[in-house]
Amino acid sequence: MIQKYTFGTPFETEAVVALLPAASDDLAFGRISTDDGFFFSYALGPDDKVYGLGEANRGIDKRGYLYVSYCADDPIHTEDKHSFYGAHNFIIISSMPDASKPDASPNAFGLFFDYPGAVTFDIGYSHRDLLTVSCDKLDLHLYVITGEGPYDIARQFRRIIGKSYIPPKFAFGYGQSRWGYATPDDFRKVADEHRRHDIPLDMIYMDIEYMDHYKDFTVDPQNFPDFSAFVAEMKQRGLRLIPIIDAGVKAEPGYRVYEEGVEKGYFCKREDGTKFEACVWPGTTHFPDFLNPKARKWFGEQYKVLLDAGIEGFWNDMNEPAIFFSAEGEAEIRTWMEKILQGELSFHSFDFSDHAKALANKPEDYCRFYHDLGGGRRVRHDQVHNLYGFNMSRAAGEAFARLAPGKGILMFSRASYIGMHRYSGLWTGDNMSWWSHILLNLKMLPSLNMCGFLYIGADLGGFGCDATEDLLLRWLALGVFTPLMRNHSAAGTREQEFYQFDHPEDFRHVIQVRYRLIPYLYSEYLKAARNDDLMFKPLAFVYPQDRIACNIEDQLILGNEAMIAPIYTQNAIGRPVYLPEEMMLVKFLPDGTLYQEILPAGHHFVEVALNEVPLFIRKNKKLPLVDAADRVAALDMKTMTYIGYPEAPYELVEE
Ligand code: MIG
Repeated sequence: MIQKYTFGTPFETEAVVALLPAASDDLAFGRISTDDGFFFSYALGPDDKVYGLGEANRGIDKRGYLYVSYCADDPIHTEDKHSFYGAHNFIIISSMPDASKPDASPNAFGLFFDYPGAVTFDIGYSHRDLLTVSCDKLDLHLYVITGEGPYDIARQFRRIIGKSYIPPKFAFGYGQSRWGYATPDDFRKVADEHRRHDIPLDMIYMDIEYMDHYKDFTVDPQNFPDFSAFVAEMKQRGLRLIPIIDAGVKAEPGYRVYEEGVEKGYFCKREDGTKFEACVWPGTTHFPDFLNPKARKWFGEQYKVLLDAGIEGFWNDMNEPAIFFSAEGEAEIRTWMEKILQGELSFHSFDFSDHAKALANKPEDYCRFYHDLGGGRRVRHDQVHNLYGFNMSRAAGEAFARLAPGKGILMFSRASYIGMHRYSGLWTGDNMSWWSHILLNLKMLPSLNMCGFLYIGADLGGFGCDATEDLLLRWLALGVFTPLMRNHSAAGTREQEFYQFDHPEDFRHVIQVRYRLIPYLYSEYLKAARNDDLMFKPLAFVYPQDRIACNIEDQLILGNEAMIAPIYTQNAIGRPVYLPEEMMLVKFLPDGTLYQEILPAGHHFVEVALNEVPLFIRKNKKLPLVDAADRVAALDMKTMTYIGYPEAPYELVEE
């Protein structure tokens, strides 16, 4: 059951699409105080677990930390961080199973705080047994969901937020990316090397260097004098180019998108009506007002030039929005510098770098521009900050439905709010080539699924820092199961395309495993999307009566048939795995054969070599496997066999 409580006059975020009547009952859980903004509190039982929050730091069980939903362009995802790129305000509070009542479902309820500004979730951080959720204004919808345990609650929530985005099938192939590819030959080299090493590949990503001076919806005229021809050349080779689109539009007279946006008044303005200026990659930029329906429609139309050139996928970046500095910030730092130069202020280097760093993504800047909602209504950006990336991707998604009806277009975004899942996938932004980020990648998967996001993935191998061959191999052994499987890295880091390492054949093997699994992964994806279900589940959702399973944070249920337990520590020969029931261990061996062994329920240590991919098949289940191919379109369903328990049924869903 879902109860909707409304406080004040909420901004309608359109996260929820179901029409729900106002709650008739008093709040059954927790206490609300409205003296100073909105403040919810709930006393956690000693064993209660808290799930949700989508793209957030720390565990699958969010208990024990403070999270702030406020889309943040912060590339350093250390354990102390409170905000990442997404803002997903859905949580589930669930008790541990009661050993004396083995058949009862755990007590659980879900909460969705539909508020587009900053929301603070103190989940047993200030006080171990206290959950509080607060925001500045008393204008929000609160949805309270009760049901039979956390899994049921997640699915009920999914039913009110609308169906998840379904990407075209090629988007389940492997994609190679790196910030720095600029010329046609850079892209050709990626294609050639994958071919030379016989490594499957479906997509090559185009980062900002493909543009003409970082101007959205342009291409560098020197490098791409005939862009359509280059797109066609790649397509001929079975490859799709996937360009990046940044949120900020370069302010440059004569640039069509800029001129049109100015003329129509579609950029965000300051309080005094002048256009807000920020410096991002192109230099001075304006931010399209994605919250204004007309501006949204106009921005969406801009994707047409690239669609017309044959492009079939996009990634939307910098849409928190990321700001290097604003005109105001620049003025402030100039004044400060002048004071130093004139001897009015002294500084030491530490202080100086702090000042310079604080210019980027300054909270004050988000208070310096407004969104025009039509009818003379406007809202200051900080109050609706978490809707910006959502509505950029919505602009594109709505345009694709008009411009390319029925044609699947791949899209994922960096910033997001619940609701965006209907239009787009997401990637989890700038991680690092750190072992701990393999585990963080895993933990976000079920949490994101609870919030509707199914087409998801991390930068495999890590974006920042230097990847090593073993890290990339272990990370890929998780990435083979994530819908978005992309190797991406930052300019200046060690090159991490497979052919840069000593053993391209190991990478070939792992990527071939991915392609062998695509019919299964796509089938499970479609089932999850159509049935408002999760593709990745915590063990607690499937084995709610098993206290140990409920505590597992480094294994996931994949689809309905499988369990994954990737290795995320360096130099490990394997790892401990807990089986809540008997399962079949499958190892995809580098010679293309399979190791299969039935293991009883309980604790095991499973050895896995660097070039093997482990997978567990649940008791009395099986899943399909095909022969690998060099691209998704070449997979041959006639080669399909099954692995697992042979007598089990499996329902294959294909588009
Ligand atoms: O300021 O386009 O997260 O994937 O490579 C950095 C360059 C901007 C951030 C994205 C990253 C991308 C990078 N972008």
